[in-house]
Amino acid sequence: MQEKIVILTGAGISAESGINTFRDAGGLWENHRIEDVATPEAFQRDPHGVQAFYNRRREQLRDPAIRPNAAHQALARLERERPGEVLVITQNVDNLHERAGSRNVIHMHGELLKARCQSTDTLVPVEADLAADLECQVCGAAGCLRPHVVWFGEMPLEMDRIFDALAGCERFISIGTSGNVYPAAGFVAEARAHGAHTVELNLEPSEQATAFAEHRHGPASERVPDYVE
Ligand code: BJW
Repeated sequence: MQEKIVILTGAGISAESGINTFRDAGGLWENHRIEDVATPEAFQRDPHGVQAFYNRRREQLRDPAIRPNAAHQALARLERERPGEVLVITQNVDNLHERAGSRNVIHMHGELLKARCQSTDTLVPVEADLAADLECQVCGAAGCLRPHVVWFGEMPLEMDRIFDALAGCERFISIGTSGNVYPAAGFVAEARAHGAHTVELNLEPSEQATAFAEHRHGPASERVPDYVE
């Protein structure tokens, strides 16, 4: 499939749904050190602590007050109106794009409500808390399930499909991401080098702001519907 519109989303699109971003004031990295919770070494050293961090975030995601906002809904509508033309690449591990109705979504940093068997790479849904010593339903070994998220130093998911989409799209829209984390932070340069029109929709100019041809700053729940409708 060759999508004409490629949209990269980050934590800012879910902020108004009540999910903390990482690097804003009060964000996740203010209360947790990356080296303690978001690296493969941290998981090896302290699987209970890392699982507890992700269990707290899963619990938050199950809170009925956490719902898709107008920005997620506008992207889902855009996909319905332009079938086959829209791809959402999200860095977010929440499921708010899907809950809003988006179907063509790549979770390049994984998904909070899935776990992965470390022996077979099989994905399993996580319905309740994930215990560090839980027996893995797939391989039978205890402690073999890890959160299905991409930590620092690990390869993000579906990169071939992403780079194909960036090379072939007409428009690249980045929403609610600080542009600090690679390879996602480099997508604007990649899309632009292949001739796409590039647009940043963010609360404030991101680290990559100068790489975009067009900018609209403000809350995603306002800027995204304004832009796509
Ligand atoms: C709003 C808003 C509202 C708020 N409306 N907007 C030196 C140079 C270059 C690279 C490296 C380097 N040293 C190391 C690296 C590589 C490293 C990296 O990038 N490090 C940097 C910190 C320098 N990257 C990696 O290790 C990645 N893997 C890798 O590179 O593999 C090799 C490779 C190379 C080339 C091709 C392919 C592969 C893996 C990165 C994994 C990131 N993982 C995390 C955790 C995921 C699991 C979890 O959720 O716990 O992903 S870290 C965290 O940051 C999370 C996010 O997805 C990611 C990005 O954050 P995001 O979404 O941008 O959030 P914030 O908080 O930063 O920004 C929010 C924005 O929203 C702000 O701008 C606000 O203003 C805005 N906002 N409210 C609109 N209402």
